[in-house]
Amino acid sequence: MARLFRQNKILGGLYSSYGQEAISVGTAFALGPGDWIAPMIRNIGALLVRGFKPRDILTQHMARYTSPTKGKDGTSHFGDLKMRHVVSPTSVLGDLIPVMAGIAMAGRYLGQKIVTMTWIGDGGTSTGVFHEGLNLAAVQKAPFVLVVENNQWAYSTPVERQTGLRDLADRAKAYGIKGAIVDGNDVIAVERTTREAVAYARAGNGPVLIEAKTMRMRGHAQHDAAEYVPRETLESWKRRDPLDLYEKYLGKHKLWNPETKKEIDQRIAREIQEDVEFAENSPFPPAESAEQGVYCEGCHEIKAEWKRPKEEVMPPLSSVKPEWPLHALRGAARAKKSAAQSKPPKRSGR
Ligand SMILES: Cc1ncc(C[n+]2csc(CCOP(=O)(O)OP(=O)(O)O)c2C)c(N)n1
Ligand SMILES: [Mg+2]
Repeated sequence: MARLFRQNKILGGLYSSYGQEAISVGTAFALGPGDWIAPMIRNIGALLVRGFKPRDILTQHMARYTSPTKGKDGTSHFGDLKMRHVVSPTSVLGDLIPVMAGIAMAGRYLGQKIVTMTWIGDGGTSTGVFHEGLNLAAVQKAPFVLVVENNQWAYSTPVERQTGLRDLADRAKAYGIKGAIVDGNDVIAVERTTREAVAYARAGNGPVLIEAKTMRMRGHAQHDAAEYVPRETLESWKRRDPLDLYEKYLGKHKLWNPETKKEIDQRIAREIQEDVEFAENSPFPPAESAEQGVYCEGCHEIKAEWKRPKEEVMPPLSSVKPEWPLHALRGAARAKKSAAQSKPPKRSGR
């Protein structure tokens, strides 16, 4: 894709997930088919796990009429609400957090037993909506998993200029939710940690924040040479490349041999070559399509998928007690009693 970008065949930005592949793939693998994801720009791996093909990603980046958005949008700004349960990303960092918390709450309301997931960068954890969204998810005990990809950089800002925290997983403590730290370059560890988090969230214990520690191995996007990143740092992380680590793991556990590796590499190269050709030979959208699909005129139906009797969420079954005692607050009952007895405060005369 970098080569296609240099050939001016990719429209808009190109954001590399090089060095972060284990996070997208490991986390997405831990979900069930009914679960929901909202990938960000560096989560192409999650799209592939969810069943999108390289041709979807290529045609989309090349704005061709055959792309999931029919050439109307670029990068990974596409989704599939019906089959794959993939919410299209927006560029606004953090905004997918309340959206996914909301989908988790809606799924629980409808009795679907789903878990939702989205990803955010180290920089994105400093947005207001990150905190608002996570607090909402926490207090509602939403079955939601948030993956923080700490790749140490937000554009040219290093993480220590972004926050006073050493571990971004500590952001979870502020909301009383579970936090976990994982080596983001170890796909097996990422998958295992996420599987535990997903089970915990699905069981009704509330959201989990997973911090995956990694390194952004390229610039922010193709235009950025990232000269502000020390070369030695990149070299030391290169020795922990997630694909190399996984290949070593497969070899060590005799899960493949050089022959299987060769077959897999050749199949991938062939599939990608075919899809690049497909994308390059696809037309751009016709001009008149610009005015189509701008407004929904009955093009799709939004319908709730109930998985439990509606009566369960209606009175009298749904009724809520009019009084909520504060169990967690020591002496709350005593305080309440004395408050009831105390006289109203004196008006301060001016
Ligand atoms: C709310 C908001 N502020 C700023 C931007 C511009 N912007 C896009 S990506 C980015 C850096 C993000 O860094 P990080 O969250 O660490 O993710 P990374 O690029 O490292 O994956 C910025 C500032 C934006 N898209 N949204
Ligand atoms: Mg970052």
